[in-house]
Amino acid sequence: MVARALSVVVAVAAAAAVIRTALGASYTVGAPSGSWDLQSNYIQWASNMEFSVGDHLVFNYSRVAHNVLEVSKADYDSCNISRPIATFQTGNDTVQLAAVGSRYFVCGVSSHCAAGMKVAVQVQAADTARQCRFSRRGGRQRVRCADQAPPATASSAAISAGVESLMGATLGSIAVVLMALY
Ligand SMILES: [Cu+2]
Repeated sequence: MVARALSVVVAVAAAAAVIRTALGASYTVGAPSGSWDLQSNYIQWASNMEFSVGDHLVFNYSRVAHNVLEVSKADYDSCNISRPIATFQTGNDTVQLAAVGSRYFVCGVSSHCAAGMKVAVQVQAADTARQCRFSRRGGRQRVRCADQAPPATASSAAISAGVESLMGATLGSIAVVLMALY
C-alpha cells in the first residue's frame, strides 16, 4: 500500500518535472528555507536541484548588505571578486540560464564569499533530460524511463500564465489516471 502510494507520488513528480522543463522554471536561490544570505548552505541547496536551459535563478536579498557577482570557476574557487563577469545589485535579480554549462555566483561584499555565500549551478540541456518512473512489484524494483519532449519556444508572461492554470488541470488528471492504473 505504501509502495503503491509512493510510486504514484514519484510518477506525478516526474510529470511535474516535464512540465517544469517545458515552461522554464524559476529557482529562488536558498529557498524555501532561506534566500541569498550568510546562513544558507548553497552547496546543499544546489544539490537538490536540476537546472535546465530556459530556467532562471532569482536572487533575493537586502541590497545594502549583499550583491551578486557572476564569476569564473577559478574566481569562484578562490573568492576573487576583483573581476566579475557580471554584477547584480537590485536585491531582486533574475539570471537567465540560457546555455548548457556551469555558472558561478558569489557575494562581492566584504568576506561573504569566504563565509560560504557562493553558489555554483550546472545547467543541462532541456531536451536530453529523461523522466524515470520507479516502482516495486513482488520485491523487484522497476525503472521505466522516457525521453522528454523538447521545450516549448514561446515563453511570454501571458502565455506562461495561461499554461500554468492548464498545468494544474493536467497534473490533476495525470494523478487520477495513475491512481486508477494502480
Ligand atoms: Cu553578502
